Amino acid sequence: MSTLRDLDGSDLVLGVATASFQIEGATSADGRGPSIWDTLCRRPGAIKDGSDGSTACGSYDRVDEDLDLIRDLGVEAYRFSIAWPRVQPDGRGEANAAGLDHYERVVDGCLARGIVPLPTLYHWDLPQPLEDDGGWPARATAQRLADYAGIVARRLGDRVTWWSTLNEPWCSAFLGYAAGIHAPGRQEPAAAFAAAHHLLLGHALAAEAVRAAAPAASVGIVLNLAPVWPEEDAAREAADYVDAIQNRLWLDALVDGSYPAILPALHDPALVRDGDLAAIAGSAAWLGINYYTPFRIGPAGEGAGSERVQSPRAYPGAPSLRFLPREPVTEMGWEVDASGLEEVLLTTSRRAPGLPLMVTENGSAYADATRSADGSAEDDDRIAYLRDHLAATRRARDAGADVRAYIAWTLLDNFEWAEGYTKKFGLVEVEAGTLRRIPKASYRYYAGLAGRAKR
Ligand code: IFM
Repeated sequence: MSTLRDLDGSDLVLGVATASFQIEGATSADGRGPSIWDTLCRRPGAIKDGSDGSTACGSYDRVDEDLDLIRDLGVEAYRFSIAWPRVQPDGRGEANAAGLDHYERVVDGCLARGIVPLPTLYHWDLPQPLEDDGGWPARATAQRLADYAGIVARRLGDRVTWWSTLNEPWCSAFLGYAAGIHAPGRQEPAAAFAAAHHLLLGHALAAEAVRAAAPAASVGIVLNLAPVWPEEDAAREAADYVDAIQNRLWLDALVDGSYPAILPALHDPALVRDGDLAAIAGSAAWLGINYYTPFRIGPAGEGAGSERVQSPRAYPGAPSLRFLPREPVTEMGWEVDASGLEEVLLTTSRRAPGLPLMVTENGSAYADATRSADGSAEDDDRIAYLRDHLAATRRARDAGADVRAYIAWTLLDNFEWAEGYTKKFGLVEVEAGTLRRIPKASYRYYAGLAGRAKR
């Protein structure tokens, strides 16, 4: 067994990430309760290919097989998420022992293979009963997250050091409650701002609960940050507004305990109560950054605006705008530009001095049409994307950003939310029907890098 590397920053630790709903399947096994994503999947038209997460990659029953793939990849960290509805099927109350047992298997399986486990407590699968009680726009949900976090940390806190509370709360709040593209599929701008605040409050309370159970824990939060570039002067105001919702809302609250002045909904004392921002400020011991693409913003107009990059509805209150990605783009329609990652790492390290950073997700969706003689995918585009973004990460480190890890998204082709199974981000293909794992050329490429990083 190899020894576990500490993420102390002496070198960049490489890893790979997944998320519970995207890979596990087994959505009614061992007492798991329904989540908001199970519900959204049943709504006609919500998921591009009409699919759902009931099978996904079948990872719930393939823990050892998947962990062996990670060990053979040679990376040192595995970022996965814990499904709240497995641990608390109703989102509150007693723990479901079988749910906790599952994640104990994942953590112990990592440790036995010399892999650092990086659990995320919430990657979008809110127990449906909590949504029935109002979801994230309801303040009580923040305390529910903390209760759940405490349960998990009491079970796993003796073996896990690096925790993250939330994955991409911007998506939960603004795709879930404003654009309505993600679960729970509501289009209520005021609710989206309330959700954003309660997610941050929930993060702060959950971090406290984890530290109470596991004093040595380092608890962070994972944000999807993006540089926002106006394409012309007429788009400056819109770009500033997008930047406020995408980036500053989260960073200002976490670093200074404030919200951007241009978001009036977050200055309502009925929502943001005395003491809330003081609890949120300084509550993250590290920041995870998920980066895929920069946002180029143009003023509203005819033509090229790409709803595929991001829906303008996810920025309620913004002046009219269009997203204008330049070629090359991935299958998601997301512009490929590694300089955006370098920029985000450098600006965040200046904005949050003293907070270690991790690139907690970075990757690309491609169709993987080219096959080698043995039938495996020859995914040169994904290899180039990985190579360029890893180089950008190293440049940011060399320029002084305290970046501890680079975690590729993702191990397996999986359930890509509203896109169903139509978009493939994996280093490993999952054969439809058999669920056989077939490593792609990018897996072998990344294994080569991981091997060199460890030497
Ligand atoms: O698949 C998602 C992941 O769940 C969160 N970050 C972005 C990825 C690609 O869309």
